[in-house]
Amino acid sequence: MSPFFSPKEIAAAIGVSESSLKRWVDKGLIQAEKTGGGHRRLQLDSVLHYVRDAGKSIIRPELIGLPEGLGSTSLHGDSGISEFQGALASGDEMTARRVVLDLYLSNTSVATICDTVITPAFQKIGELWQCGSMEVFEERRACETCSRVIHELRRAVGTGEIDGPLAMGGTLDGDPYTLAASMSELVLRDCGWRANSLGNMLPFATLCKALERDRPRLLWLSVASIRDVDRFVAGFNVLFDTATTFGSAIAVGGQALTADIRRLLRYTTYCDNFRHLEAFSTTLIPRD
Ligand code: B12
Repeated sequence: MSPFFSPKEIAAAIGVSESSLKRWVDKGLIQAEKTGGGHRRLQLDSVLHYVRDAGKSIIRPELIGLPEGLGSTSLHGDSGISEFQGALASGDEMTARRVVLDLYLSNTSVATICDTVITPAFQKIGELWQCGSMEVFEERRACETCSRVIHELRRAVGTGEIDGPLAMGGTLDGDPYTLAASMSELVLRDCGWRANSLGNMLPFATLCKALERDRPRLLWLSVASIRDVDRFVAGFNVLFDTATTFGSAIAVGGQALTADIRRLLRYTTYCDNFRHLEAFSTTLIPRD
């Protein structure tokens, strides 16, 4: 959950007077709650949405727990991407968090950040590991660092629309790859969904129960590793039948879903990347 701050703390971080900030709150530009004693409390995600939409800067990010140097990432060309890759490779968490948050605050969608910055960084890490230029511990540390970056983005994006359509998802039994599934949750929240990750290594049977109990509009699955193709295909197609019964669409993606395996599966949509999910999920949201 995104943390709360007082108007004084947020005003100091943005570099405006407390009275200006309270005025923005009173005009409804930033959402705030009131405590029992009548004091305003501002949730970080709504402040960041305002900063993002209004093109404001955060001059003292450390005051509200954001990475130092926010606003200093070069957003021209590929320099942000290489800065992020370097930060992941060396375990420099502060820089990795700062680059991604700067992109988000400059109005880049979460899907675009995941596809054009985070995924290529891991492709590079995979190549470096394969040719022996990166130690296993460095690759694992990159995954840990990335999980914290995703956590940072989650605080910025917030929990999604309270009345948005429900989505759930994760990875299947025997699949240890966690990052793409966590990113899917964030992408959907950024698109207005009430998306909740169910975590990783989920047996098909428990997913069928979740569909029956919560009836989400969308189930996302990331498939990066399959132990036994026949069992996978059988379990997956039962899951699809269950989803159809309860009116849930299934969006899948992941490196293990080769064209040959996809031919054997039933699902609603296959996504090569997160921008496909962004586009597909938008078509499912009811129009006013
Ligand atoms: C990190 C990593 C791991 C970590 C994962 C940890 C974690 N917490 O997730 C661990 C340590 C588990 C691991 C293990 C192994 N790994 Co590994 N791993 C990687 C690495 C570096 C990054 C994978 C990743 O998460 N990328 C980030 C995600 C976001 O990218 P992505 O999966 O490509 O997703 C894109 C699309 O597929 C799509 N997508 C994916 N899922 C979904 C879901 C939805 C809903 C949507 C919409 C889209 C979508 O969106 C993304 C596009 O932007 C890759 C390198 C690479 N090129 O990918 C190697 C890589 C996949 N691993 C590899 C290997 C060989 C292994 C091991 C066999 C190593 C070993 N000897 O033990 C084991 C196998 C484990 C297993 N049981 O399968 C090879 C696979 C080669 C092959 N094709 O067979 C790779 C390619 C490295 C390499 N260059 O050789 N690995």
